[in-house]
Amino acid sequence: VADTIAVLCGGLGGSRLVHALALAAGPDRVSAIGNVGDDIELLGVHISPDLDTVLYTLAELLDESRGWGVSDESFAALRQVELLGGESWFTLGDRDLGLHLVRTERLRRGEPLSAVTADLARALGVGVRILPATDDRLRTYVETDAGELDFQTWFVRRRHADPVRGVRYEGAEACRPAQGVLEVLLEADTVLLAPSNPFVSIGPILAVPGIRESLEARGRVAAVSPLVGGEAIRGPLAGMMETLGHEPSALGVARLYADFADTFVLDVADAPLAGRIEELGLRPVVCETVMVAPGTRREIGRQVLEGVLG
Ligand code: FO1
Repeated sequence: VADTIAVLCGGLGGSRLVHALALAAGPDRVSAIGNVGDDIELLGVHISPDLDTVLYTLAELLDESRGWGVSDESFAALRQVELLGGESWFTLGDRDLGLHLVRTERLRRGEPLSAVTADLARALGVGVRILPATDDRLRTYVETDAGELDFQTWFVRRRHADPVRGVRYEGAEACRPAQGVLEVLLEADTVLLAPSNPFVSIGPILAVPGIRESLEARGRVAAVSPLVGGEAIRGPLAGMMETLGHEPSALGVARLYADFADTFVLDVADAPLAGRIEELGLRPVVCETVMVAPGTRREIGRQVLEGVLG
């Protein structure tokens, strides 16, 4: 019987791992549980940036240079919004907007985000099962010296320039895992935490009551380091580790997950940290993890699976 893999993931880094595993193991063996803490309602539409990055990456439509949105995009609608004095700081492309219109209409009719996401995946020819962590409202807020900011205001509007003093997952206590999430976490042979930001991508998923507990109750939970040589491939994680009081390295990330993970995948560049990671009670797996170029993903997916399932 083939192994099945569940991946907890955020946007870009997470979607690359999910893509790598789908290429290496086959999409029908992979489920992705995605972050909705950075969802935002703007211009009347519901945007789920992380779920969309996963969808677009797997459909091989992602604009890889921006790291979000679709390639071959145009921005006529956004130019009109700007001209008319609407909110235009969040760069919504025309094709991307089409997806948001379809999603928003269905959410307004009362359908759950998980059902809408499953249909969007099917329509885009994506074989991986993509589940939002929750169908309920969960929003990430970031504490900064300028006050508490909603995630996209901090990340996009203010270009994540404000140092992060704390993170809060609004509404998390009242959220339930989306239909299918706990089953996937119970039944998957292995659960992987993607190389995503532990505070604003993985954190909101673990904050949904029942998800963290189900990881603690099972074995075979592995995490892939989002820091390589102390730096994130993209994004503000290294600085956040420091301002939140953690060592900005793969070792620092391993400490965040040590109480419920049993395996930690770190990049070959960080091989010297393997001994320290072992001291935390985690089995270190050292392999290539940088999946920026789509052509590298199948082989990296194979190496991660071999190391983790090993
Ligand atoms: N990120 C940006 O840095 N600037 C943008 O204008 C922007 C627009 C955008 C539109 C749709 C979408 O799905 C994602 C978008 N992102 C943008 C990325 C988004 O902010 C993600 O939440 C972050 O990259 C964190 O994962």
